[in-house]
Amino acid sequence: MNERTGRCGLLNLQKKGLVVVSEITITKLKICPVLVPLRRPVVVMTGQVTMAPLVLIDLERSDGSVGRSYLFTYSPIALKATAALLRDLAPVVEGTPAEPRGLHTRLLGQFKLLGTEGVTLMAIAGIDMAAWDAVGQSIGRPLYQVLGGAAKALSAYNSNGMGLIGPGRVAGEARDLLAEGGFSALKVRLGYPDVDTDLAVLDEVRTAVGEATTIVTDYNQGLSVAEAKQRLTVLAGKKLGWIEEPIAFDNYDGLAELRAVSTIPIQGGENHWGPGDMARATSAGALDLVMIDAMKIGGVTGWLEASSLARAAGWPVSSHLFPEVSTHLMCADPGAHWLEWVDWANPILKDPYEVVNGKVTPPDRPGMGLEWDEGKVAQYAIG
Ligand code: SMN
Ligand code: MG
Repeated sequence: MNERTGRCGLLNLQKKGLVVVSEITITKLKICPVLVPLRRPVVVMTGQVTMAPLVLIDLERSDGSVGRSYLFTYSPIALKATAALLRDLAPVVEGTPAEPRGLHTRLLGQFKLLGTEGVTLMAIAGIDMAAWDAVGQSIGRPLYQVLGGAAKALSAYNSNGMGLIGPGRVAGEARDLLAEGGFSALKVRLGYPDVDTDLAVLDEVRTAVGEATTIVTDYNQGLSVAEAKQRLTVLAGKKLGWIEEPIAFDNYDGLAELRAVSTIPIQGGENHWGPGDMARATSAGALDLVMIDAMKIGGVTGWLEASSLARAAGWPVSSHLFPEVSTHLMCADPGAHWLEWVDWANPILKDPYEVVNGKVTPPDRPGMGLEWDEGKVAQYAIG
């Protein structure tokens, strides 16, 4: 502590009142869009993912630390626009305090008139995640510790495939998916033209993987309430971990209606844009289980706010995509349920996260420990 200035480490605790002034600022925001090939393209009821369009973010701070994160834009069509928005945001955040909570609030304020759903919230989330990562980098601690959590081996299911590839092909892929990382759980996308094909696919997968494997299913918002009621009734005997997004994610009353008649837990949440959508879902009693998408919810800050609401509703919290940041968040989440495992960013990471016996443990590295494989980034960069 400096007697004259009253400064203590990185903070200036001002004598009058409880004002804490952060001295660390963002010095540079670097943005790099890449289009990464996928080992197994995923076709679902309402769309498809054939490549991984990622926006890589480096947030440099005045203390020399660099926070990193990435966004996933689903379609290459949205890749350049997301990167352009972030590049235009760079001069807005450069020179401003780097502390994540305040930064998040200021960024939400920046888009008050335009709105904070879609690409604007994705951009905020990317900066937010990088800002939290930088805190871990600067103090040399993993992100889960920054968040008050402890390292855990999280149960994961393999989501690297099992799109709508059809009967006759699902058995082989299901076995491959389990073998890849010693998994005991996998996701089967449903929504074939008729419910009999849904059933045939599930029976084929069950025969291939055995009774002990957890099978979760996903309709990707493709059914009407009436169709969903019909299919859920037919699937009732099928020992499923959950049925995800049977109908539009924001038809909260419709979901509550389905939940009332379904014996299989209703899962959803990957399309919640910010904690407000989580609040609407919990008020309607729309779900049994919730899965949070670290990007669409608004980054680490958005997750923390949303997961508190889920906890109050008694909903176990799983993750959606973004396994790296989600691993840390789940290690700090008292309601942590299943981690969704996808390896889509692995080709551009120097040290990808690993799955051991179907479980993911956060690496003992500062922040999220993300470093780009610069050679691969150059190879897949799209401008
Ligand atoms: C999903 C995610 C990303 C692309 C296609 C499908 C799916 C899931 O909703 O939950 O994994
Ligand atoms: Mg889903």
